[in-house]
Amino acid sequence: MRPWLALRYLHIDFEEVRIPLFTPGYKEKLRAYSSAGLVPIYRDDDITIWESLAILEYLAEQNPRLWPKEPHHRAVARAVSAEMHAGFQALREQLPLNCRARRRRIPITANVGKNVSRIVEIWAQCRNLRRSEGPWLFGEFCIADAMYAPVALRFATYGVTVGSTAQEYIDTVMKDPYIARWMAEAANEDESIDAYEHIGNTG
Ligand SMILES: N[C@@H](CCC(=O)N[C@@H](CS)C(=O)NCC(=O)O)C(=O)O
Repeated sequence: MRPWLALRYLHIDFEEVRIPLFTPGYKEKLRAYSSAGLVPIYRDDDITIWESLAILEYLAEQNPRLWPKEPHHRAVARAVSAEMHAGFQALREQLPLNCRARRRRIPITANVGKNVSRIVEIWAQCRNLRRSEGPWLFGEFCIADAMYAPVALRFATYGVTVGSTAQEYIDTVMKDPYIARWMAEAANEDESIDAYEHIGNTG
């Protein structure tokens, strides 16, 4: 989703190859594109890039507006993007992305609680820098938003309660037309991942 969103924001045409995860033979199909065997994978002519943040950096080299203009804001945006890329393990494990699902409820363990508090703190810190210039983390959409949009979706799926600044950001993500398009495309898919589908599903 992260590179997909950035590509949409850049209005770059691309062909999407859909490989449903955890279905028979999916690893081999992924490995045919990249030996890492994980998504996302981006191909540009004969260049293949894996790892979402590396793909986003590659796009930013040709489209500098994917990072904030001011060097100081760029540095903060890079720091919070790296923090997302490398961390928040409890959140990843216990609140998997399930963007079709709503009203899922899970116990907020101590580690998930710490992750949520840190994310809310990051969002407030970023929003305070350029609040008047737009609703995204640094005013206009940037890579930090590509990194945190799926987190906002997780909060929406599992009904994570947050304060008004964080809720505003979740609302920005939920109202975004490209994210709406991603979710509409997801709604048309037949597959679901059993192990994730059961999480927080109280029927
Ligand atoms: N750090 C990597 C994580 C890649 C990753 O874990 N991708 C997951 C989906 S979000 C995947 O391909 N899972 C399939 C599998 O585990 O076999 C990135 O950000 O690109």
